[in-house]
Amino acid sequence: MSEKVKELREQFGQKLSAAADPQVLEALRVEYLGKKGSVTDLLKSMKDLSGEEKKEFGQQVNLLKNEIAEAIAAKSEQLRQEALEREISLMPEFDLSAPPVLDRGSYHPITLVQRECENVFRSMGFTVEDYSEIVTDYECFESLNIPKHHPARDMQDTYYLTNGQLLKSQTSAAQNAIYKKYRKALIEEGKPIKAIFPGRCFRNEATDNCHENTFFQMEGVMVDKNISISNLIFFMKTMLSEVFRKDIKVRLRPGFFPFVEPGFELDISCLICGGTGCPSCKHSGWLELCPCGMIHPEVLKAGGIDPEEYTGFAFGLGMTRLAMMKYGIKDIRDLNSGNLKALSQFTQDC
Ligand code: FA5
Repeated sequence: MSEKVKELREQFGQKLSAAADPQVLEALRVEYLGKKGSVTDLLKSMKDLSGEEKKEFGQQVNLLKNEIAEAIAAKSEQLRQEALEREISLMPEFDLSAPPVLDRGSYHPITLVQRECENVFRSMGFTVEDYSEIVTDYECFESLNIPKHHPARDMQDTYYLTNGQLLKSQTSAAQNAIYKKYRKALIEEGKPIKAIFPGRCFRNEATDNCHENTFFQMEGVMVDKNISISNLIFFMKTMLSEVFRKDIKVRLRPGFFPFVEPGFELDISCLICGGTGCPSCKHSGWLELCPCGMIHPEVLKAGGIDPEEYTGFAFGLGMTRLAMMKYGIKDIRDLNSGNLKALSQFTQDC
């Protein structure tokens, strides 16, 4: 019997060395460890052995089973690393001082980052929503637990139209509509609300290296039964590691937003200066990137969702700042400048 184990081990070793992609590896796992796999067959064949033989043979087969499972896991990680390295080696290096490539159109760096974020969240089951740039006071503030004359409004002065509507100062302005759109499916069919909504925001503020009066955010919400801060942290970490494809130093600190409780500020270590301090991070070494928190019960109520039964998290990713960090752009104002010399460095075929 032990001959069979030996034979199988050798045969598996040869096939494993030849496996060059995850699909082949998965097929190999099923072939050996699946319900009808060779190792499982060996275990089944033990029933015909005597007590002592059974014990010895069982140990050998279990050892083989563990070896195969470990070898497949290690090979899977190796293939993942190799694929990542291949992808990184194909990424273009950006040099802002290089001559412009003006003979063909290019995607704006924010479009590139936005698409990347959308793909990451789509792969985790989020829908991507669009929302208007002109919103009502109710959408932008009141439905978010920010009544008239609340001091939190001072942080987000924006541009008002003569009819009382305004240019949205935050993508959170779409939250109420999203809850109302999906509440029925949540309540009647038990489908969690998982949505992201990227969009342009406007604020009447003085500009500097990391502040613009027109910039992009990407809001995300998830609502279901038993959603907790751990879910929030998981999604934030996944998004950052997928977008940057390297370890990023992150810090989470308490932050106040009337529409979340508790609320956090998620900062990343400035990638322009490596955290030592520069004008891009206002010399702090950290950049505020993605405030987030657990959705306030009043906000869920305004969206027609019972906060006694459902909880959720929300985040507001600063996409323009993310593009700065990802592409090493020192001054946020370059992004809206229309300066083709700078922007065409990010050229990708349209
Ligand atoms: C908000 O706008 C909240 N709506 C975010 C939020 C959503 C909190 C959901 C909790 C739950 P804040 O004003 O901090 O928060 O802006 C969010 C991010 O947008 C900032 O961290 C920053 O990355 C970016 N941002 C804000 N103002 C500017 C600006 N003037 N220029 C460029 N980016 C900005």
